Amino acid sequence: MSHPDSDSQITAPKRTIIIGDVHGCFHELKKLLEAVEIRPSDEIISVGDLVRKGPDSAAVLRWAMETPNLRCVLGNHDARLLFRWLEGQKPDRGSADWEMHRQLGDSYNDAMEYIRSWPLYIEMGEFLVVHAGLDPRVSTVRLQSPHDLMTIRVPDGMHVPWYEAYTGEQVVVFGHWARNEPLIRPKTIGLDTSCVYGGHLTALILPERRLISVAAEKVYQRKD
Ligand SMILES: [Mn+2]
Repeated sequence: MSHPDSDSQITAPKRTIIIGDVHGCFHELKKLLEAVEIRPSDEIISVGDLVRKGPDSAAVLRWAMETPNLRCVLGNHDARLLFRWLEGQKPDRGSADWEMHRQLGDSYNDAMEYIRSWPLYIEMGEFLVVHAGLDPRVSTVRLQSPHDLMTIRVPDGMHVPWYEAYTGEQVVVFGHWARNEPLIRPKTIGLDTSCVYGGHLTALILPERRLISVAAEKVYQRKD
């Protein structure tokens, strides 16, 4: 005899929720987690750039450290914060980084150690999560440069965005390149929908490949 609840637990596939660039938008992050009806059994993956630019990077980092089912890839902004800390530099007084440093207080070192543990990419079978993208001329993700993984848009010597030339097997899920709508192509899914610029915060739900977005409450930063 089986209880209906235990049946549904057996048959429901384990979900993975991949979240676009948060950039300190803690309010929108909470709204997005509500919108996807987050469950303890879900795995959450961040495409990186959890911090900087936005209003509440300290709260986002605290949430991240308290969320055991979360994995993050390293974004260029996370890395910049990490490298400054590794070099023993304090954030510039009065800057948003300085405010985050002040709010985190004694847990700032723990937060930086935590960011230090983030990988440059996460592979999940047919999906590959990176912050910015890949050089399409480099055969495997292991041979990509960290700089490209965190910052690439149009590769040096090419005239098209990396994803237009990408012909790899895996579906690459990425952030970094802020746009109005998610980028949906057969082998690439871009999730940075400009939340910190007053756009949306977007999640990709696997295995159903459904996208959910929540609107930003306001423009936190002007796009350059
Ligand atoms: Mn970025």
